[in-house]
Amino acid sequence: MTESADIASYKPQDIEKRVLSQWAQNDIYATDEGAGAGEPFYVLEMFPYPSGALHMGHVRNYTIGDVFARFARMRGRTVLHPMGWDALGLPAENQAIKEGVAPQKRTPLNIAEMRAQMERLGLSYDWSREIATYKPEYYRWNQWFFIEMHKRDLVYRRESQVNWCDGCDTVLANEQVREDGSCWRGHEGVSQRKIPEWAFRITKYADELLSDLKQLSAWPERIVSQQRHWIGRSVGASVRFPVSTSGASDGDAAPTEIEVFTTRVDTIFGCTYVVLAPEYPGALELTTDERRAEVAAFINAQAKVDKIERTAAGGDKLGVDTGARAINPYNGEEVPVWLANFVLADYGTGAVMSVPAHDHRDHEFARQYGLPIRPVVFADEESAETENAETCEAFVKDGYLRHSGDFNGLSSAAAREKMATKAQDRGFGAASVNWHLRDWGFSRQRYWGTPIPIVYCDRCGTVPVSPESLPVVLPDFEDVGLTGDGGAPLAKLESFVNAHCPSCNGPATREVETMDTFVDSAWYFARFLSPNSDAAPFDSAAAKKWLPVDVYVGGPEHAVMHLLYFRFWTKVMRDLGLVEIDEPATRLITQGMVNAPAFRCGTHGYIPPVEVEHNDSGAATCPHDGCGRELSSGIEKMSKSKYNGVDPISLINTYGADTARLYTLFAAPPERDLEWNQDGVEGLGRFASRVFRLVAAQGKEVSNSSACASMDGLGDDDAKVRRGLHHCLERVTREISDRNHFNTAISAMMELVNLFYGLGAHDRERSTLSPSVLKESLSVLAQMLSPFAPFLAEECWQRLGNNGFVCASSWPQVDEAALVVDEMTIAVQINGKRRSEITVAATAEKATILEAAQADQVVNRHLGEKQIVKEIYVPRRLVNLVVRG
Ligand code: ANZ
Ligand code: ZN
Ligand code: ZN
Repeated sequence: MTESADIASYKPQDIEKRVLSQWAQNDIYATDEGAGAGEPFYVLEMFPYPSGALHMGHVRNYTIGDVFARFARMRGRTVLHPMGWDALGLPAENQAIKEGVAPQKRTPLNIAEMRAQMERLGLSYDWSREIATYKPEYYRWNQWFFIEMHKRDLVYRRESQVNWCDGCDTVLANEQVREDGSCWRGHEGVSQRKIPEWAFRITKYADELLSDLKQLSAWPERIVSQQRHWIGRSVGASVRFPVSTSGASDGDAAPTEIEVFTTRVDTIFGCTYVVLAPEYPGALELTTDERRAEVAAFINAQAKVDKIERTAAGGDKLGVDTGARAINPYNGEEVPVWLANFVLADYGTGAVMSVPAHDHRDHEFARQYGLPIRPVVFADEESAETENAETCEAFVKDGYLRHSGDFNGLSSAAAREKMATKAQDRGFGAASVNWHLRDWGFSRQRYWGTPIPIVYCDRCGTVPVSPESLPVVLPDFEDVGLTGDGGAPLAKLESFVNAHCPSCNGPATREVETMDTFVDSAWYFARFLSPNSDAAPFDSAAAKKWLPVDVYVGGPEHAVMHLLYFRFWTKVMRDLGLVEIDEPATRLITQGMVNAPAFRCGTHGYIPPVEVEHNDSGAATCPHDGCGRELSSGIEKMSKSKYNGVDPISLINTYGADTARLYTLFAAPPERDLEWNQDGVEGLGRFASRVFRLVAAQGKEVSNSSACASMDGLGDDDAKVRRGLHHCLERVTREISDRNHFNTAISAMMELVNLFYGLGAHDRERSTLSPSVLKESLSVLAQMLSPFAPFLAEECWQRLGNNGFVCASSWPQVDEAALVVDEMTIAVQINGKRRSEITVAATAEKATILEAAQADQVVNRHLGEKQIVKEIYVPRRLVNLVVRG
């Protein structure tokens, strides 16, 4: 290799290929379990569904995790950094139906592709621990957990409401139901149906899931509050309203009283009607004869609407009067009973006392249907009553009570207590707590999942299979003949369905439903500790060593469900004696989205940016024949359907993995959204190439030299570089470890590189820097770069004549002596106007500084013959010379 060719070109593809094979030969990322290894550090990124191709969201997620892993490794920790595949679930099943290819065949191919892409990105995974959830060796432990949980009454069967398509003759996930109520394959009229399902009793852990949020001080506040919200502990009272008028005839299952749950019992004198969920048991029987037809129609109509949509905050509030009446037990007042779409059947008691004066939703509903609004809570004890409550907003805050009998004058808080006590004493209610958290329904009428290890026996009932006979293996795709309709696919395969009862050995049938994939991801973090264990889901001694996960990195879209199940499963594993922790991860990083501009035509939908045309006034227009409409454009999450994605592999092919990594780390701190910018990519490519050229320009004198280690006796430029270096090192170390601001760490390195170029260090002819300072500073630069741009760092490290791998070297120490600022820069003003600046020793006294200021050439010229009447010195910052004449 000639020296000049060397200097000229940075060829990331060559470097990356060479370094990858060196790493592979040395098995550099295997977890060191040996004696004397450093303190354990477990870095985990949320494992992906193996679609076959990485997208930029993955690149960002895994690169952030990789920086944590590489940095910790260089800081002397023994790092566990594994990767695996969340391979079961609906997308693969749908693809299999469409293409007729077995997911068992397709999945390993997809995994191989994605793994190769991850390797090219330079991610430091210990691949010897790779797991894939579709393998029986993995999912048999889902089945084992199920059986253990069944023993402990943590799993049970219940009725649940699902989306049902008659056309497909099966259950649909919410995302398979279109907005117009048809199914994803076009069948009209998806309805709601009750079917039995399996559920985990997560509510048993509700209290703990809530109170242990305290332990999550290193989780983003936003995530913790979403968890708190979802668990939703709600303190209030339940009150029973006797039904006074109803359409009930003898033998009807009509309720004789209605129990409501309220968090605002202090407003109960303002209750002007009661509302029930459309599914409320006995609602129709309660209804008076003349209202029955209308009410029945309402109930039927609501049964067809998806529950989530029905109760959405901004949605239409619809209701119907049942003609029945109920009595407010606090004042004996008779109020009408209505049904409304926004009341949930499965929250609280499924019945609400409506107080339109003090609740926004009730207010809207009352105005819409002309129901009375009666204020009973006021901002302060003296304030004038609101004259025309009909036109006012609801007053939803706490205040003081009026028109509330014995409770007049009390504050809301005091009234809530006294009123709950009264309800208890009189026997018509009590203080009560409700949780929003529901048990986790996890059975699916799907093929590509973990078979639920249950058999149904005519004699013994519902019996778990024996743990020794696990796994219950998912039958071959070809045998099942997946069609996407007709209920649970496994039900059609007799050889699977027919089984023996584990308890009486008589004939029995197998459960044909499979598990939700959230089961797989609830405990995979523990499987990585001993991925080949076949005696237990994982080895408890390893768990003791590695858990909890030190840093968990993933997308905010998992803020609620996955993290909740992940926390729940940890508590279950603890209670099974498998782990000793309460919470699975100490620190959570939720990375922001990767966004890019997207263009949309009102008629033709999203338009690929390269096809966008422009009209005379420069506005983006639709390229479709004869359309020409102006396009709306906005920054949106990258996605195929919006044509605004960037393919990671073509990015790597063009710029190299180091630039791809540097860019995603530089463009935004991990938790913020990142707006893709091609110029930014180019900029980071230039930075990488500047680093390369700087190192490539050095010769044997540098690589053979020993590294400088102190400030003693350094000349001006050498001292300047060494100070710059250690300032940079101090900052990079701090930005990574304290704040995870990888972007500012990278800009600190950019400044350092500028300093080198400024002193001509990239040009051997011009450079005045000593080989030992160059050796130290460029080697330390390579070390600092290593977590971010690991290939380039390795190349630089080797060119500089260092031994071993830079990624396995110890993170360099800051030389405190090099941080001492021994000069200071002081601005010089004349009559308050800045004219120049001077550089003086940090120890210089006022007199010396004033002298130096007046001696400065520029200042001197401005002073001319003028007379200085006053000299002002602001220590370490400025000198102001006040002159006359
Ligand atoms: C009367 C009232 C007056 C209410 C007022 C609020 C304000 P959280 O905090 O979420 O627990 N509610 C009760 N059960 C319901 C159900 N099944 N579906 C829809 N809404 C229901 O909310 C509790 C409040 O939500 C309860 O307090 C009840 O309305 C309503 F000025 O009771 B409130
Ligand atoms: Zn039996
Ligand atoms: Zn168009």
